[in-house]
Order: sequence, then C-alpha cells, then structure tokens
Amino acid sequence: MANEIDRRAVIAGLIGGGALLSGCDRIGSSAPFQAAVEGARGLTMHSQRLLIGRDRLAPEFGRDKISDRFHANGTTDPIEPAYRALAANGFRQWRLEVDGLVHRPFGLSLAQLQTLPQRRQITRHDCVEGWSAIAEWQGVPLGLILAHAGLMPDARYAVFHCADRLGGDQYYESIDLIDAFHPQTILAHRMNGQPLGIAHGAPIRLRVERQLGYKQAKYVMRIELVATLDGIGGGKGGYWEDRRNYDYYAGI
Ligand SMILES: Nc1nc2c(c(=O)[nH]1)N[C@H]1C(S)=C(S)[C@@H](COP(=O)(O)O)O[C@H]1N2
Ligand SMILES: [Mo]
Repeated sequence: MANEIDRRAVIAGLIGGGALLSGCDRIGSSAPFQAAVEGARGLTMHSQRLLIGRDRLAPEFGRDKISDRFHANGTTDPIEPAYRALAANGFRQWRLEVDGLVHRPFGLSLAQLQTLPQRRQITRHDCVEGWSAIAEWQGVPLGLILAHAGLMPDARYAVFHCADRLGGDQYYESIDLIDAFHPQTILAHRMNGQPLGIAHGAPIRLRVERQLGYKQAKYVMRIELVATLDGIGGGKGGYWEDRRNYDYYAGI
C-alpha cells in the first residue's frame, strides 16, 4: 500500500513536471527550444512508463506447474513448400533474417542462435479463445539480437514475419521496443526441455510474456525493424489486429 502511494506521488510529480514544461512552451518559440521541450516531454512519458511497469515481469512458475497438455492453436503444421523443405532438413538451411532500420542486417542459423546466451522461463500462455497453459521456454533474448543488429534512431517496432499463411494471408505480429528489450522477451527454440515442435512454431517462436497468445508469433522467419506499422499487412500491427480489431497491446 505504502508503495502504491509513493508511486502515485512520484507519477503526480512527473505529470506536474510536464505541466511546467507546457507553461514554458508558450513562452519559448525558437526551434532549438521547442526541440528541447519535445525531448523533455518524451523523457517524461518514458519515465512514467518506467514507473508503472516498463520492466514489470510476467509471473514465472515452478516446474511442478507445467501443464500436462499444451493446446496448439492457429497454424499447427504449415503447408507452405518453402517451410516444408526447411523442416524436412531439420531446419539446417533455415536462417533468421534481421533487417529494416538496422545498421547491420544479418542472417542467423539455428546452430548460431543456440550458441548465444539463453534464458529459460516457465510462464503461462493465455489465448483469447479461453484457454491457458504453462510451459518452460528457452531461447535467446530478443534484445541481444537487436543490439547486435544496431537499431537506427527511427526504429520503433519489431515486426515478426512468419512462414505460415492463415486463410490466405501471411501471419505476422509486431511489438514496440519496450517489449522487444524486455528481459522475458525471447526467441524460443526449446519448449519443456525439448526442441520446439512444429505444432508450437519450430524452429523459433516469439515469447513476449506480458501479452496474450496471438502476439506469440510462431514460425518466425524474419524480424524487420520499422518506424511505422503503416503498409505492413493491414497496418494494425498483426494478423488478428488487422482482422478482428484485437488490441495492439494485448497486456495480461
Ligand atoms: N505464425 C503463427 N503464429 C501464431 C499463430 C498462428 O496461427 N500462426 N496463432 C497465435 C495464437 S492465436 C496463439 S493462442 C498461439 C498458439 O500457440 P501454440 O500453438 O503454441 O499453443 O500462437 C499464436 N501465434
Ligand atoms: Mo490465441
């Protein structure tokens, strides 16, 4: 409780700071001054998000809580010939492409991905269709991959292009950079101690643990850094966001 009050007080202080800046805004008019004010506002918004949970972790569970059965949903066995060829060869030819607004676009094989630092987490997956399941996921923090690629200043979203089509259209998802650099956001290639199976997104799937099931893109082939989601799919940031108006930020 005390914590809650402190937090509110700090946030109120920040909002107060914002109001002061707006006051200055009316007097200052030179371009550099305006730019400084805009910068400070950005920082204020950023600080608020930090306080109200930029780094909040999704709950993690003990091994004894792992579900006996984990339903596979949406695409469970992609039929696309390119994917089938990769799967038939144990994904040895598969490469994760990282491109868009990055300084060093690169491709990464599954073997290379497996040699990078790993994170393991036991988390609950919640699907909007009304089921949940707990599993252990292992993979590479997405932040490491993005740091390696080097983001350009205007990069704002990471878009995950998937191998499968659903109802004729390619599945895709996207997240903002706060979630992209969140410690529990990983590119998972193992589930419950086994290589990730095809039903669950082999060879890699996104785990973005503070959000709902449809954000957990399976069969990820390419990560594209973009400034805006306009022009990607239907422009709303994801397959289900485009079709059913699902929330972009699917917080749980
Ligand atoms: N590429 C791709 N990713 C996807 C989907 C899909 O159909 N294709 N379905 C989404 C939905 S709605 C859910 S609930 C989860 C299901 O993951 P699972 O099959 O491992 O349970 O994947 C998400 N990611
Ligand atoms: Mo879902």
